[in-house]
Amino acid sequence: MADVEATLDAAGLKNPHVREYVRYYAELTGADRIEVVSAADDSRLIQEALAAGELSDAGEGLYYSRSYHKDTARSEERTVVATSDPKDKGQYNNWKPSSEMKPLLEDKMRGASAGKTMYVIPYLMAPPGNALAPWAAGVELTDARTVVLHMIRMSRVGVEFVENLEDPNQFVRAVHVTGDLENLGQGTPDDQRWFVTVADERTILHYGSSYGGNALLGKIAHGLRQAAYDGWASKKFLGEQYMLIGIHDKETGKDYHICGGFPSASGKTNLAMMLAPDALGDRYHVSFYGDDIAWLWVNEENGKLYGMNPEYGVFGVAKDTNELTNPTALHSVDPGTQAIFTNIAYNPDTKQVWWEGRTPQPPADIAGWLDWKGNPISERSEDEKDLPWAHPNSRFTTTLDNVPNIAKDYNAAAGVPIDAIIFGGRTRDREPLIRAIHDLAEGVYDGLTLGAEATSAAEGKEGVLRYDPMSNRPFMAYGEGDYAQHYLDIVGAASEQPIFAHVNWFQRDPQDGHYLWPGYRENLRPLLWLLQLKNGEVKGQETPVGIIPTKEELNLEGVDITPEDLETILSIDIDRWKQEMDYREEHLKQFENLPEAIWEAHRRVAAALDEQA
Ligand code: SPV
Ligand code: MN
Repeated sequence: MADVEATLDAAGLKNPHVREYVRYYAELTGADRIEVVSAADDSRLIQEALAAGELSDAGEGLYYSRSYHKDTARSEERTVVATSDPKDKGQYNNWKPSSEMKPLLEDKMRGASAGKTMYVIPYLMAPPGNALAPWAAGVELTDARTVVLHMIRMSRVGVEFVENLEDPNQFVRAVHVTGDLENLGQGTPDDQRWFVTVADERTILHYGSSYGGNALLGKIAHGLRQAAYDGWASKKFLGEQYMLIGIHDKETGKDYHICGGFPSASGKTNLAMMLAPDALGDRYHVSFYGDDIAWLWVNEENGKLYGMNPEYGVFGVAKDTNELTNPTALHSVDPGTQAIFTNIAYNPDTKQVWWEGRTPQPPADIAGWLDWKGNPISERSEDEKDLPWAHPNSRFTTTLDNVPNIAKDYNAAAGVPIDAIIFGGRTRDREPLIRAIHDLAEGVYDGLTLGAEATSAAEGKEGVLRYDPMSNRPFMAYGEGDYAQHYLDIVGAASEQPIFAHVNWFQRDPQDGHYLWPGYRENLRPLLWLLQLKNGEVKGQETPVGIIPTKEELNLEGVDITPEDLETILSIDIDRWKQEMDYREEHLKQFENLPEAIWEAHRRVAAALDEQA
């Protein structure tokens, strides 16, 4: 190992706690050398990665990478939250004692970076100067250069973020060791991978993957799991898997901010990056703050609930991204943006990229095209010819300021006041287009009973959701009952309550299966109604499960929808709801110490439904 001290000195890394941590893991992992990186190193590291074959040229200022074929997604079974207190065990956090997990991970990591460079990535998961900045600093150590390139896009990276900390020891220690990907038994009983957040020590130890959610430790491990735990332990904030958007009303000059959670494959990124529909564009402008994470807190100066996106970029699913579904995402990876694509189809001759849904048909001339595994499309056998060209979880990575409608103040220290919190899933029946929720307890209750529809018999029973509380199931850091109480406490302390709502863009006709609501940009309309309801400008109609818009209240100018379909998405199917209440009761019963306020909300909704019988 080259001289660690000299390298840290040269990088201006003076924080003694950071130095000690770097020294410890440099020795443990056996890396040959260390290198401290900042955002300014990006172009050099890109050139190095191109030269090493870790990246390929995908057109001007665009790059392509391919991962090991068994390493393409997060692994929930191998992901653990460890602490020293068994009371932190919840239903979904895979709790284990840190006394067991830390030695295990250190064993796996011992000597595992031999021959490699260990990059030191000081980062901040917050706009600089933000009220939550004390919980946002971290130092990721990684032995993968492409992880550095992704971290530079997804977080603010530089030595300055860990120097002059108020408490110099208050930073997350986030260690990523790739391991020998071809010999880790991914998905077998002999799986060697572990992704551990030692939450009460603010230490993240991830071994055995170079995929984003497992390797970009600022994002999911710190931004969600660690943040959720810290927010609870400090009683200061919530760390949620939420998108965050702004809506500017040019007529009144007012600005609104909406955040919300959606289980995967429910269109969260498309919603986050939405533009106003043409018919409303003269009056409203929608701006983008974030597509995946929001931290929420009460602003001590004005008592209002505030939110911010701790990330600096978008790590988005490429599949089905096109001019209709998400034009802003497409333009955020235009030539010159320095975006990185992973596991899509690539043509090294023409430097083009393609993924399913990019265009209705794949490129007609298949010469030169390689699928995500690097195999020529032209050599596919009869059996292989219908396989996708891109991996379904293929990704693009780009910084926030590449998004055409990025909010002007996305980097402002203050964050933004939150007017509404929405939850939504993909539900073919029962859930109306939008229902506003009466109060905070019912809002948290709705979040806890959020779910995604089982898409096939193999995954579950028709009509029964796979519950995904607050869309946080994979990121829960402590017990669900404590989580619910903490949510009630944080939001309940705000002087002005945000309005909660549940949305559903995915109701279908039971006969022919067509979607009843056009979705995409038109989704702005129910959100505008929600803000009007909050402002007292519309009244809506009361139902047992919330307030829904009347047909007259919803601005439908220029929307293509039949009166029958509109009727369906603006009504409540009482029988289906009653059935759902039984499932919900079973689901909620698994959580220990669920606050009485949540059970009361459940019983209120159930009683209101019974009255309709
Ligand atoms: C998700 O899976 O919800 C993501 C991407 O946002 S990952 O970083 O892989 O977790
Ligand atoms: Mn996510």
